[in-house]
Amino acid sequence: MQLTHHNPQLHAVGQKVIASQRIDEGEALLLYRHADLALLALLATAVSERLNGNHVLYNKNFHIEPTNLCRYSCQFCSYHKPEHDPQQWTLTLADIDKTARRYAGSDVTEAHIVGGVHPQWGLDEYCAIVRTVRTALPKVHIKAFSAIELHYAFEKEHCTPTEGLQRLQHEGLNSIPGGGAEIFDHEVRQQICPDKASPEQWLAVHKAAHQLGISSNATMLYGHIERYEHRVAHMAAIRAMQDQTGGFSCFIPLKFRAANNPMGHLGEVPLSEDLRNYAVCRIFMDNIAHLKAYWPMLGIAHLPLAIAFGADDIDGTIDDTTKIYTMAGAQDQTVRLTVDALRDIAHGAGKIPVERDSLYRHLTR
Ligand code: V47
Ligand code: SF4
Repeated sequence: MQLTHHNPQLHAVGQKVIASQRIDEGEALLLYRHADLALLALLATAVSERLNGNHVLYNKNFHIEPTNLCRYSCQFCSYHKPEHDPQQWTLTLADIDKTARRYAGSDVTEAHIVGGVHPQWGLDEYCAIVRTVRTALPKVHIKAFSAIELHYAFEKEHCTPTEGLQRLQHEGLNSIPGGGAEIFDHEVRQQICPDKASPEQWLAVHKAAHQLGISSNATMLYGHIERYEHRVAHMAAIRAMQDQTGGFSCFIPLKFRAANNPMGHLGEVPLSEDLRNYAVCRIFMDNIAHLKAYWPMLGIAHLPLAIAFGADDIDGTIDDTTKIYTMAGAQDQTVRLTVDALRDIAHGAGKIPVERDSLYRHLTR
């Protein structure tokens, strides 16, 4: 592909991307600050097509959110509620068993389990949740617990991440989701989520997981008080770890949603900023094969644009089983999409929809 751009610095970065060369942190900043959306779409599409051809991937999944009690108080979070609040819930193992069994015999391939950090729970409770779902659904892939939930449980148990993860793996855990990374910069973190696991602890949990053959995802919460430098440093830390372990399956930018949380006065960034961000993430994270546009957060209507800016993974059917984003003000009334609707979105974006499993293998039924 031939590229010409009137700005010589952008021209040089663009040439590198087209030639499949890695860009550095300064070059990512240049793209964030100065690239127009047309250039970003072109470069992100080139990377996306190199890694994923013309495919857009989806899966058939459901969520279990065991509790929204949380011992932390992240300022951006609309989800956690104190005990006795009418919106607070904690599921029993019987509730979890009942939810999981609704999917027995269905073609759902993944249970995604994540929630608040229950102050009274430790490793035994997390093991019991995995065991319950594994017993109800012997063949389903269990992607469970953010590094924040896990770190708290491992500290309580006085065990290393490796020891704790081995126990969970023994119960049937297959992978871990990407939550809790937020923005790694310590000063930003001090203001938005001062008391939970640090970036080093988040990375240590994921590294231990990768060494045990447990794959994981990585997220980045953007569009609040962070600057572009913070986003780039965050991605650089994840990219460096991926160079060592290769264990991250996908990268998930999460847009800050403003309703019902103490940071709501910041408002939300416009769609153009979401697209800029998807593109720079796709271009910079050259060693993570997949970029997820998480539709309960982004909004279904914006998925085709996210695909045009580098996203290849549109997550799953979800089946009305997540509350994190509806409580934070995401407009979509539904948190369920049919397979036909997901496939139509991919077709509408000019792509070939492919069902994937949780390890990103293509499924043909
Ligand atoms: O870590 C909380 C985010 C995350 C808000 O791995 C918010 O496949 C925006 O990590 N506005 C949890 N974001 C969810 C998560 C996730 C979601 C989907 C797929 C996967 C995966 C992981 O939700 C938290 C935080 O970054 N979050 N509150 C808010 N007001
Ligand atoms: Fe708790 Fe997670 Fe909400 Fe932070 S984002 S308060 S850790 S539920």
